[in-house]
Amino acid sequence: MQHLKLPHALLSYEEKFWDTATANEIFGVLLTEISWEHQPIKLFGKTHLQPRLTAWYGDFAYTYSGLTLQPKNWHSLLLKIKTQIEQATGFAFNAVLLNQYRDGKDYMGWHADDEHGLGKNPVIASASFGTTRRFLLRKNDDHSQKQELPLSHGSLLVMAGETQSHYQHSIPKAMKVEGVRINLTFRKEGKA
Ligand SMILES: O=C(O)CCC(=O)C(=O)O
Repeated sequence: MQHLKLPHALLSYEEKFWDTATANEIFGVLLTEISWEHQPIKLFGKTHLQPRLTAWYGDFAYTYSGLTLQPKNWHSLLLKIKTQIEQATGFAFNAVLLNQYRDGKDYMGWHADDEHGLGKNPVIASASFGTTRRFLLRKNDDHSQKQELPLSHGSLLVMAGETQSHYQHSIPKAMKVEGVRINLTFRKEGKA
């Protein structure tokens, strides 16, 4: 477990939370058994399709950027992963957002996981499978410096403390990357 110490942020990263064989198996099931959707998103008054596929599982509807995702019933593999992460970290979660980056053209823009329902200082556990992509982190009030972490197959990143109120994160485009990446961010909706 590697700890990243940044002012007002608490991040820990485990590169091989799942060994390669287990990660391969999880990746295959997620790719084929998750109900992936291509959702629209409104940007500057215009509606576009998101540059990735998504799925939302859990006990609550999820609203962000004017979009509400109705929760799907938990898939048994997602529950298993959730339990493994809860046992390893000591934190509890009740929902997961899945993002599928079909290739390097898919990306996630700068944002924080600071939706109202998550409460103050939410803990986010982020599991990655498939192709490694760059995860970038920057302070809200200083965009000149970026921290970079390659999130690899079978890895687990936990963002805690005040990370979401002081920092934004993104997955930039990587035009030469052809492989698929699946990311799961486990969250705890505060209304539970
Ligand atoms: O794909 C990732 O690693 C980041 C996902 C993310 O930023 C999110 O779900 O809010």
